[in-house]
Amino acid sequence: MTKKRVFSGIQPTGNIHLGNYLGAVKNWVDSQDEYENIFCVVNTHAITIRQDPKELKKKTYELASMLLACGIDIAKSNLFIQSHIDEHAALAWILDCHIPMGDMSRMTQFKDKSVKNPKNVNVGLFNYPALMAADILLYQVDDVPVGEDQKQHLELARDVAMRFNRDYGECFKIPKPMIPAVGARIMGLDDPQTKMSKSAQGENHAIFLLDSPDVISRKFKKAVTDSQTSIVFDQTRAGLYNLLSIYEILTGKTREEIESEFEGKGYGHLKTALAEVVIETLRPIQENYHRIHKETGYLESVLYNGAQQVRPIAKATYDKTKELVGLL
Ligand code: ATP
Ligand code: LTN
Repeated sequence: MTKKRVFSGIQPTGNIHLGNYLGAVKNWVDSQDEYENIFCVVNTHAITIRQDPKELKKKTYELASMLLACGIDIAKSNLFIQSHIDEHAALAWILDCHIPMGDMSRMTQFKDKSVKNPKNVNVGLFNYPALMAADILLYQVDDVPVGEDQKQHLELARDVAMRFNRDYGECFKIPKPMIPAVGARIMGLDDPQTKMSKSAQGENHAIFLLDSPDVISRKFKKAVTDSQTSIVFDQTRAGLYNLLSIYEILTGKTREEIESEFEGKGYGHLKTALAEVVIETLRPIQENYHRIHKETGYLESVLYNGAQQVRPIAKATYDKTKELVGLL
């Protein structure tokens, strides 16, 4: 039986955090055996926000090293850099011409990001979901493992693919979002009402995968909770619920086991236990990262081969699209 194919991407903007790991990357790693996997560092998306060119290049390779360090195994998965395959941007243009302004205008990420970057509200930021749709549709994938925040973009990708297939004939496979039951929306430690994000400012907002044990302990100690005392999974207590969810994913314990473990104990106890689990999860990842990142030649060859392997799939879909619209 042939395996189903997944595609997912992550932007090389800022540093990768626990939300990215639990909402996306951990799931990519855990399901590698089950799927045919294509993963991508989406650097072309990153320039929708102004980047320092040297820094962008550096961050792109750092992120690729980090994905390998987290357990992306090139014997099972394909890893490449978005800008190495020109068909992404080229297909995005064709899709742009098939997405109604009204649909694109509803995207909440655009609204959020334009508020955060009022001086650079550019057309690329608005069109961002068309490029994301192109990323996915080029590879004829079944599933797209992402965090909750990407659900709306996935819907748009499905809609444009269905519209295109209907109007021109079968061209794209219709992808499905694959969103984890727990961890799909990890919240900021300093503000449990907003999702943990690379671009947020607060010092104690996010746990980054390269944070030292001391920094991790300090950030959890300062994490916002509430004035109640019981430690239970209660969604209305956002700060506590967020901490417990992280603990649940990383320990693999059931909610009942966790609630009884902390029965009669205070938040300090939970925060210490949680910091411990996160430190131990990140320790091997950090060791792998420092080893892999030193081997520049190796990393470059992984990414070059990654692009070589998937380029024919992208090219075949793009050529078919061009032919269907009368461009070839
Ligand atoms: P920014 O905050 O700067 O927009 P980001 O961290 O949200 O960056 P990406 O790098 O594009 O954005 O996200 C990569 C993956 O991580 C996506 O699948 C996204 O859904 C997921 N993700 C991002 N933030 C979270 C979060 N707080 N909880 C769970 N998943 C998340
Ligand atoms: N838009 C996503 C990153 C992204 C992506 C993709 C995810 C770009 N292309 C294709 C899945 C599939 C984000 O901002 N998190």
